[in-house]
Amino acid sequence: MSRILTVAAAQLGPIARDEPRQSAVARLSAMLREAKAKGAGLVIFPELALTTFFPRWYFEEQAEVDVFFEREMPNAAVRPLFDLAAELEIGFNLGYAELTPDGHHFNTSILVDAKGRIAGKYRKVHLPGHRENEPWRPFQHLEKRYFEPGDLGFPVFEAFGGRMGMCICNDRRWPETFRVMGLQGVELVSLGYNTPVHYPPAPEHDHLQDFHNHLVMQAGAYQNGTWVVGVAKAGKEEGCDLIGGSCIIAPTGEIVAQCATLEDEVVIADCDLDRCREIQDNIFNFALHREPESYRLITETKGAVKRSA
Ligand code: CDV
Repeated sequence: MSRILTVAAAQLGPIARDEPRQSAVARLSAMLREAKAKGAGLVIFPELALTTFFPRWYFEEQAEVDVFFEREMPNAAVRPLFDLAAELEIGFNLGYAELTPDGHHFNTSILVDAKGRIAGKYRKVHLPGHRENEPWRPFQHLEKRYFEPGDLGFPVFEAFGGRMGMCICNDRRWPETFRVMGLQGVELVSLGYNTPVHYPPAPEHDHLQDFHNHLVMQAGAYQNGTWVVGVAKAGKEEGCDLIGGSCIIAPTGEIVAQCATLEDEVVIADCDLDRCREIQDNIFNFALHREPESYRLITETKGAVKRSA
């Protein structure tokens, strides 16, 4: 039986601060329809796909932050997307800000199956940025202030005929993210991102943002023999330029589809999940070739230890 899953990367252009959820959901729904018309069975949407990227602002009052969070999923505003997915029999991956009933804040991503049911949840582990207001920056990046690190690890779910994993934005820069899922036999990792072109602590790297984006995702795909689908919220959002470059990457590390704009745009690719074997059974056959005893430092330390042999 063929294990070809047709996947759509559904990039979003900017979302304004005052854009209502209903408008964002209508844009996502239009791309869901377009993806279905192109033959997709699964659509990947970006990180925090229901609102503007609010960590760029410092808010004194928690109530001002909480307006960007979802208290249940689906809720009334997002329900039409779930209903449409079930009607079209197409799955999706959606990023949003989650406020749990007991008051925890997470940067979250869910996998919804073709019947409109939540089949998997992931909460962002690597939170970039800073905790306090830093007025010297042209814009803030307060993920460390507004979110807690995810508490679910990097789970892999049996869904869509394969083994599916998720991560979110900054997670893609860390090899540990992909390797933990690779060790669970992941076959497709989906992720959304909001990546500003300008990185205030090291502006000399601004011209490398697109390169680094693809570099880490292509490496994650190849080194773990998995499909990777990375999807941006792109364009000039509230004065802040966000990179695009949404793409679908084969287990060989090759980009097989890529967005060309900084707007709402859908690209698709037929992802043969059996192609993961080309890598997972050979050059990166973990059971045969890994030497975990030599990797102890990876879990035993957080920062670098500068010791000599
Ligand atoms: N949303 C993100 O996680 N953005 C970071 C930026 C701040 C570097 C990223 O890794 O793309």
